[in-house]
Amino acid sequence: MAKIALITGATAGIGEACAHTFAREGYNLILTGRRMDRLERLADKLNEEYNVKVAVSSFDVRSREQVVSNLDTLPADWKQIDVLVNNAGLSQGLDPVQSGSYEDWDTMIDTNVKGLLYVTRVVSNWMIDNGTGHIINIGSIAGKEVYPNGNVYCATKHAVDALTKAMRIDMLKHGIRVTAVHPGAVETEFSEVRFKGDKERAKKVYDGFEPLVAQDIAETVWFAASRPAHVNINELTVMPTAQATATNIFKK
Ligand code: NDP
Ligand code: 8X3
Repeated sequence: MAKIALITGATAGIGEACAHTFAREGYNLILTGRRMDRLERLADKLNEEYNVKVAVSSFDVRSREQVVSNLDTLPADWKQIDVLVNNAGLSQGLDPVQSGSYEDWDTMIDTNVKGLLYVTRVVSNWMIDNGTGHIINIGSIAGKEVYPNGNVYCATKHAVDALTKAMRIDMLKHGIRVTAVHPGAVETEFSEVRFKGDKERAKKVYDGFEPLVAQDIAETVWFAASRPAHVNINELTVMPTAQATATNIFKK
């Protein structure tokens, strides 16, 4: 029987690349995100290209009710999830604490921390019932370091780092693996979202050096997921060659 991966935030960037990679490896997929049109297009494409089964579920991870009700409605055989990729996340704004936007803070905390917890709460119980599973959290270099004006985004990714370590302890007796992948700069829709649609400002983030692409992270996630069952990759930090730290990027 084909294995199943549930990937959150599959409508763009790293999540979409993970969907392609797991489909390529023969996994059936549950893909989530808010933009149903994108989910449906991707599902058709993956089904056609790799002949895998793809279920889509559109919900906002910030809403506990939406998370629980949408996941609950999945048929029982789709609840045999082998890999959960907790990828949905975002940054909003880049301002010092004293002038930060309350709304941006709520959005980041509710998405990156609470949303990840809500999905994990549901899926980890299925994994426990099935006696197997692997949770892969997408953290960030922002969860390892703090950079100017990154305050709340960095705090949410530090929380993902802490939660990954905590989940590893909680899941230990259930034999469920827990991994964090921490990317440096990846050119996706991330900066466009951070700067609220300002494409020019977003593009400048990646000017003058070669950033990672989403597929680089998808291959790293796949590496962790494809280790033998007795091997757990605790965490991997993956940076562009031109980036040494969150703020130290060599630009030509
Ligand atoms: P993108 O903006 O390209 O993709 C983000 C994904 O998250 C989209 O599919 C989006 O779907 C989903 N998402 C955002 N908010 C919600 C929500 N409230 N409910 C459900 N889904 C949501 O960014 P990336 O691919 O770059 O980001 C993926 C992850 O990687 C994030 O956790 C990010 O923090 C992390 N990361 C990114 C880095 C980068 O440089 N790009 C570096 C380090 C970490 P939709 O809008 O359809 O809901
Ligand atoms: C995304 C990368 O450096 O903008 O997590 O925080 S960074």
